[in-house]
Amino acid sequence: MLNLIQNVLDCEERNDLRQFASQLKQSGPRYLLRNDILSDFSKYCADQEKPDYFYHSSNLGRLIYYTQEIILDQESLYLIIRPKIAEQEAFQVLEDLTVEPITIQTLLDVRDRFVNHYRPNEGDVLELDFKPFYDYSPIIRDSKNIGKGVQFLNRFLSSKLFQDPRQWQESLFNFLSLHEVQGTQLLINGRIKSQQQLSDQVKLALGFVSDRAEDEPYESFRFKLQDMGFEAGWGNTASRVRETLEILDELIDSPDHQGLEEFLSRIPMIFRIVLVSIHGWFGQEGVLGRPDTGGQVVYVLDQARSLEKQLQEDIKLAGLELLKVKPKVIILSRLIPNNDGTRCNERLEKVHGTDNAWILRVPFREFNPNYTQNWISRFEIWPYLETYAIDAEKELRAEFQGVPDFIVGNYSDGNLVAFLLSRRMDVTQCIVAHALEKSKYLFSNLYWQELEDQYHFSIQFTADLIAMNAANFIISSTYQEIVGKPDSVGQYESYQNFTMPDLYHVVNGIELFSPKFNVVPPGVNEQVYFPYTRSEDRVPRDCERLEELLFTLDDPSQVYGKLDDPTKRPLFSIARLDRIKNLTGLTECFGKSKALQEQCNLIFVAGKLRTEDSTDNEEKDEIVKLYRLIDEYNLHGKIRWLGVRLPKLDSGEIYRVIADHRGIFVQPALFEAFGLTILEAMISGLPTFGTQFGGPLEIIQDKVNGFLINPTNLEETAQKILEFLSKCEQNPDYWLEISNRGMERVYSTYTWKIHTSRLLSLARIYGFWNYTSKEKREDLLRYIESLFYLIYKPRAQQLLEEHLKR
Ligand code: UDP
Ligand code: LCN
Repeated sequence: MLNLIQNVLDCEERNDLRQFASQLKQSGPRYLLRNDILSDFSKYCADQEKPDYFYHSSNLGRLIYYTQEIILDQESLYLIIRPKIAEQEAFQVLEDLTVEPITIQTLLDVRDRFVNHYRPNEGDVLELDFKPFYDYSPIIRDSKNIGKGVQFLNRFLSSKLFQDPRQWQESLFNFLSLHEVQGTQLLINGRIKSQQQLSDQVKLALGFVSDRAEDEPYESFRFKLQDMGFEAGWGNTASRVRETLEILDELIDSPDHQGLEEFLSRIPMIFRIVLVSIHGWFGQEGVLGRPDTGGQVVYVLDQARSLEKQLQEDIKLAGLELLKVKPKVIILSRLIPNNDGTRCNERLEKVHGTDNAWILRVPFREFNPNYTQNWISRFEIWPYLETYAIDAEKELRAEFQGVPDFIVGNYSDGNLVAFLLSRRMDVTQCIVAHALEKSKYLFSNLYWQELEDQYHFSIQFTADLIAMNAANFIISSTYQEIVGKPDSVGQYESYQNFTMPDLYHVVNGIELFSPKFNVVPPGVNEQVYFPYTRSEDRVPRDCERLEELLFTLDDPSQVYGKLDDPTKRPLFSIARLDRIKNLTGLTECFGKSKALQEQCNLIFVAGKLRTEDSTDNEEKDEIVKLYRLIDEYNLHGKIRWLGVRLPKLDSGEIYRVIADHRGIFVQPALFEAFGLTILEAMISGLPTFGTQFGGPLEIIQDKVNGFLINPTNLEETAQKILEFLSKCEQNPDYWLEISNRGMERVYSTYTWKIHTSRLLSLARIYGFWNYTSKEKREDLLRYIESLFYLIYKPRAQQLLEEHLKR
């Protein structure tokens, strides 16, 4: 990258750099992020009457393209350049245009100095560095392969392990001896005492099962196999047992990583799973749309159902039905005594449509009844988590009559508790971020002290560092969640280095090239969300009721706004009323475009209609802003705002009713980590316009199966929608084409079946490698524990004291 700077300095563009820098400096010290940099540079080009190519392809234009941040102080200009995905370099450019590379440490000092928190005379600030712990584990080289960790890990570790056949066979033998369920030994028993004997007995058993009819049930020959040293778990029929033993035979003699993966995917290793999801209102009815209660609840519930189903299938195929093995999935959440009409005050609730999946709610201890009896914002939850984990462990042990086989954490709070539980029970741990707040709020780390009262980011970011480093593996919903795009930083990437002035400097917060990262997107509940064309599965009475609710019902307790012409094409949206969801931006975009108003009505489902009914500050602000915008742009007669909580089935039907009206769906978030509503709209058959900031960028292929919008550019967004409408005018099939391709996209790529088989396969493979490679993580975990005790805990304690005073 120094080259790129050098190229600018070596040609006449040197002068442009000088002038551009001086233009930037005119407004004093500043911290510019990419959007500001690009718009300042575009202004410079316009002022200087530069030709078009200069902005895009001159040396300076290219340098600016790669520049993520510019920090301007009195004398210097600092460029933070991201030449490639997951790489960053920083330079100081002095007044005379001398350029010096600077280290991360210096950069963090510069950032501190910028906010007047650089205090070298008071000693060094604590530096956090996780890099040394990753030095001994394999690292992916090509950024394209980030997020495909398991393939890489499996190949790497297999080749290492297979080099020494004796050690490999021994590890395999020990691993196979381990498994049991409900006190019954699985796979191999004490008759097989060594790896050599295992090899001989596999051949013997193979000969035996090969002589049997393919579909002969396992029960009929189980005792013969037992005599040879094999217990249940190899298959439910003679042919399934034969296949599994063949793979094992191959693995013993001539192993390869694919065979190993295939073998592990058949081995019954997982029966009991915990999904930790704590904050918000975790329930099955009447909770979505409440503060802190959205996609994560939907995700975890669907995942629990799908995991149970998959485990049941696996158990059946492994031949364990005759042992009456029943998988169990527990969603561990928070019990909220003041339940506000939800079931969140119930300890145990069965997940609908399952045999043995449960929501287990454990209360926070009553340090402070004003808080712990009520819903607590996700930003305030930290003081209650450690004791929660202690209590939850007891309850889980009781429910499972033992420990679980696998724990999945969700969001910063659930991931921290998953870490504490996994550590205490020694169980494989996976985490799901859903949304990392650090990149959602601009400068959240640099100005953490100013934001602390409201957000407590010092605790949350510490919890995030703990969880992401401790996890055995991480699943992300998209690639860009990990490392962004060529022109923008990923959510995990933003933890690589950052300063928390006066608290700590993170010089290496997470190894992005670690094989712990795996992209496993969620799906959508296909019982609830399905194409509007499937009329046989729709209930006409519900359609009529929702038609009325959407377009005409006059009930101020549920709906605000009356449509002058309900037959206009509906622009539809549904979201929690928080600032980032930006329904206010969509309203403003609609308000500013007379053309859109002429052709469409704006209809959305969002939160509450009255501030006095809300306990959440952001929600209240958004409510006030929405009413202001509706008045300001005089949208009366053109807009309907449904402040309702829809029962689950209605939430699917409502998209289909909009599709019956040839409507479109708009998701205008300023940032969306993934965006389940996009999947719901697309599978229902609604042409979908989704924000280009975040996950939707990967879900929607622009102009193929939906459209990407920049919701900060209101005019451009309106224009894109208008273009679509005009194409629909010209070609009545255009709406159908996009609608059909949207459905295809979801069915081919975003189903829970795909998600769950992948997740379970990861759990088995990481579980196997954790056991076999004997890669001790104890040093890393000890470092993490010190962070927990020395940073997290005192800060959480301080927050508790603040709560007690309030
Ligand atoms: N949702 C709902 N009612 C609302 C708002 C949202 O049922 O008033 C549902 C929506 O259908 C989707 C989920 O909540 O299933 C929101 O998920 P998404 O991933 O889009 O966003 P999140 O709220 O998690 O940020
Ligand atoms: C949280 C979010 O903000 C959404 O973008 C996701 O879709 C949801 O969680 C489920 O992962």
